[in-house]
Amino acid sequence: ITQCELAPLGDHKPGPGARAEDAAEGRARRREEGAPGDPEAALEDNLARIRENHERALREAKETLQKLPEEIQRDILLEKKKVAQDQLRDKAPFRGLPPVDFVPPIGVESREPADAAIREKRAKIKEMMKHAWNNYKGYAWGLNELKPISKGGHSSSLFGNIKGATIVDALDTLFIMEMKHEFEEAKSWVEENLDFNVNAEISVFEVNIRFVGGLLSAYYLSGEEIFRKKAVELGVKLLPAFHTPSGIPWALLNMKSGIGRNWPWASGGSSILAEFGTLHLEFMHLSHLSGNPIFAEKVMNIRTVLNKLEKPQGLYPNYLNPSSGQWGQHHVSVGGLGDSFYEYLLKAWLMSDKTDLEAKKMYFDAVQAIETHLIRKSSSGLTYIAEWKGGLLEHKMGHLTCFAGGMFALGADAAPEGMAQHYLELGAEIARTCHESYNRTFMKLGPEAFRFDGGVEAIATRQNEKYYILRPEVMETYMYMWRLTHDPKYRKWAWEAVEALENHCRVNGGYSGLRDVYLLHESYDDVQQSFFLAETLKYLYLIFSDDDLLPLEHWIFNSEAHLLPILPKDKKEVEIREE
Ligand code: DMJ
Repeated sequence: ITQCELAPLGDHKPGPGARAEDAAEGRARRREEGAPGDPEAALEDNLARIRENHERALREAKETLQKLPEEIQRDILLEKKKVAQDQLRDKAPFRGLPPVDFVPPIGVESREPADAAIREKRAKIKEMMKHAWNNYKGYAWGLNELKPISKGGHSSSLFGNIKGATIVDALDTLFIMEMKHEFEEAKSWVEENLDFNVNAEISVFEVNIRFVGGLLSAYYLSGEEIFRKKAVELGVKLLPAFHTPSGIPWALLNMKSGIGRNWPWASGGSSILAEFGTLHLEFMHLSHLSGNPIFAEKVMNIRTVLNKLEKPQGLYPNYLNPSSGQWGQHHVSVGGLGDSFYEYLLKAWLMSDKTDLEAKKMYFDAVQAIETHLIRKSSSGLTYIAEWKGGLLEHKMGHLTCFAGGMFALGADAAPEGMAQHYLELGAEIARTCHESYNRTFMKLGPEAFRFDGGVEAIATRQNEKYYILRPEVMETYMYMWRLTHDPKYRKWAWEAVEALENHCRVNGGYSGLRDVYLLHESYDDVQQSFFLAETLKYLYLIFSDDDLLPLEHWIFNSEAHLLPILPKDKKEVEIREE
């Protein structure tokens, strides 16, 4: 680490274990997402887990030994009683859903593009969706995801034993692509099979963005009551995650017992900024559609906690301890662990019909600090967003971080006086850098992370960062840049990605992620991620559609590209019909 990599420091130097911990957290997240990992790292990871579990068991045993049997019994009873009381309190206000008047959605009827070449491209993307969907239906129907090579179901621990992630994630894409028959099939499956009464631990964040978001979006597009009912039912099930001393939710929740905990790799038992910071949009809509303020109260409390805390250099660390309500390790990222927190600040303001001024201020303050401390230019002039480790910069940008180009551009209009053009250009620069990260590979698809050090620019140098798991973030940024500038290069770049997906990820049994985008031959990871249908294909389809399909003035995309309408300021509450 050189002197110039030292950003203005507080006292926050990374602890001695910082690098190992980063590696562990990275591995854990990749494993959760089903990405390929190297066996050595997995072994090391396993050993670390065993050691950690062992130490925890010893600690707990020691504490228990110091207690009398009746004290232990009392503790267990108290804990059980508390969870039961909290659950009762959260469920109490739900005596069935009030009837509501469905507001017909704006901009969902799509016209065929006038230009024949664009029409053809759009039709091709719809064909890709059909290929992904039909194979999922044929080989993995009702399971979470498809294994396109081995032609079976893939299950990720992120959803516990909730089933049908691909079905719920794909609903709105099927709707906007006018795949009516498939949408009806998916709806029937939801009606008959989608079940949240499962005794398993789920990721609150993932279940929220994919399932709650997918169901809300399907409701707002189609008006089918079943989706509203299921979304609210699931929302209620997630409420016990907020039963922590600070109200900052746990990352993991057992849906049956209502007991939560955090990822074992997260700094000192912390919750993760990108996880608890990515509930706001869906929870505001849950309150709107149920007529019950409890969901909104939970997420507004997160904001209250955040606003009371001192921010190192104005930045938001990725870790926050839900018991103490204090920051954990001072690591900051606009990629994994931080990303969608910033996205949801901007979108909370937009979704409130620009009335949530607190969210707007938090967004622009955060972006300003990010620009000062994290955004850098490479020697050949590529703008990138580095990671901040307690004041030290790691000159690495994740594929996940590429969403930020679209975010900067989307927020540009509202920027402080004289800054609108600057943020639009910043969005364009990030789009260019991410395009370079695709263009510098053999497969023309971007790696999981790319670096700007050791003489390289926008290239992955570590083996475990060379994979591509059908992620959407670069297409997301192209979509916003296209809508906001109409510069034809974004359609050109999007089409390059379509060709690359067809050449390298398409297989007989669907679409697969790749283990190494620099290799001359495909090495498949054998997973068709549900976000490929929810996001990647949806953003591509929109790039080749006219702007009046899902106009940005009326719709907000959640972090999984699910659609939430802007809540008009003159009508804050849901229209509840008198029975
Ligand atoms: C998606 O589930 C969401 O976009 C999330 O916010 C980040 N990771 C994946 C896609 O890469």
